[in-house]
Amino acid sequence: MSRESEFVVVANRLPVDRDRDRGGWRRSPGGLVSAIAPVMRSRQGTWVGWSGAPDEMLDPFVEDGMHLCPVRQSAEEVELYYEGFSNATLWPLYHDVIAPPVYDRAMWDAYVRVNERFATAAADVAAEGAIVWVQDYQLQLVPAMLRRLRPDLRIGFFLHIPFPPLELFWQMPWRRQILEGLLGADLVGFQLPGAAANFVRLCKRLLDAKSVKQDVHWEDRVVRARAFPISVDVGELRELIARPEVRWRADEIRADLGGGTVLLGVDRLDYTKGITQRLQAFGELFADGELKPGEAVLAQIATPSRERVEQYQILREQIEQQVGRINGQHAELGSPVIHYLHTSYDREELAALYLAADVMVVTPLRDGMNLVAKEYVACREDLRGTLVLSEFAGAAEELRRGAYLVNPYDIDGLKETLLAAVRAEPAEQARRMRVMRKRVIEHDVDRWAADFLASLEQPAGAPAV
Ligand code: GDG
Repeated sequence: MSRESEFVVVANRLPVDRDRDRGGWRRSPGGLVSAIAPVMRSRQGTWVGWSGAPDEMLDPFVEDGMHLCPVRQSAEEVELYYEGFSNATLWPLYHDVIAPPVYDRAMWDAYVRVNERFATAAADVAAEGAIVWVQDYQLQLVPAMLRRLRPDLRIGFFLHIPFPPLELFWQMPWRRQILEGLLGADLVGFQLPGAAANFVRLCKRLLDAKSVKQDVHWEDRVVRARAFPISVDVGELRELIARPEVRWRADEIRADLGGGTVLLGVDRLDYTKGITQRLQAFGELFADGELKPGEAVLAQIATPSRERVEQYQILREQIEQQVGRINGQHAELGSPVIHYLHTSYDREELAALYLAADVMVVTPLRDGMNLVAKEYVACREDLRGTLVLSEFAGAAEELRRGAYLVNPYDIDGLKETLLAAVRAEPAEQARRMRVMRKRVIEHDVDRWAADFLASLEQPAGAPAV
């Protein structure tokens, strides 16, 4: 593949997974891929990313109408760049230092090296004047590296996770390099306006850059910082919940859970998701006698994630002990109060779980957006169910009028809010759900991708959107 693509996406992972049953590849689930796939097809796009297998050398290939350009990562790079700098340094630093970030020079060196490789691969496949869209925190140096190689390109960057305030970002030993890396883009997209403001403030303070509103003037260019809140694939979810087998499965799940009020948590097993706070509050409601076994049950799906990173191993043990303790104290024979499942499910099962849940519990301590909250809302065409949502999830900005907002650090507040959500009357549920559905349906993931690309394609110097 050489210099032929008018549209290039650069992301740590390719949008495909190995199909273990049938061999070959299949498209990865998730809104990002389904939003970008049609653009890829209509514009002869290429996706640059890693296959997911260390040390694997693959030639470019086509899958599902998308040109894919694999970028190699050695086992050592996976450890230092991906598990290390991306997930043990940037991830905790950008999520309010909930866990202490690791600052390690070998990890940083690997981050630079792998970013360089992604930039080179993108430079090789992009046509003259192409649009290149770089995704997420693993690749923050790519915009500037790519601009150095190919000044003709129009480069966009989107950060899926929060961007921290100056006071936290200042810790980063390589803070200047990261900011300069991002400033290689023409458009830097964030989930929330507050994150864009943090970025602009940092550019001014750290780099002495000039800015006008959210436009940063940098090396004779204008770099725009804007918010584009990501969303979900409403069409896909609508199709899933219309399937009879998904509806039967939802009924079956409700029956299996004993017929009481069903609370549901669905999260990657991650310390940012506030799972321990949620479990504590829920357990205390039984200790206080506010809930009785059989009357309410929490199904907590914790999808395995980053299992080789130490903080994640510690968290898993902590949660499993906590679930054991709460069930040990409050369950009755045949009626556990928490069903904890450390596994991942297919999209059908997930949709059935959303339909089965009376209360969706989303309590992150910090989250860029949180798609689970929006998926739940998108699935509840029946206008039933309530959403308990952390104020620290990006989604709270859009869903605040319909959700039961909560500060997950405040365990008493969390308990009160859980009870209010459990006890909400159907009319109140419908009123709140209607407001949230309007927002999610009108701002789905297709609109997110279209808005970002329209803004990126605006000529430089055009009035800001
Ligand atoms: C990052 C940011 C931002 C979960 N379990 C299963 C499964 N999932 C799916 C959910 C949802 C996705 O994974 C998780 O998305 P979230 O947004 O909730 O969280 P992160 O993974 O942390 O995502 C986040 C997002 O990027 C997008 O910009 O919103 O703030 O942290 O779609 O449904 N999917 C399947 N089986 C599971 O068991 N198939």
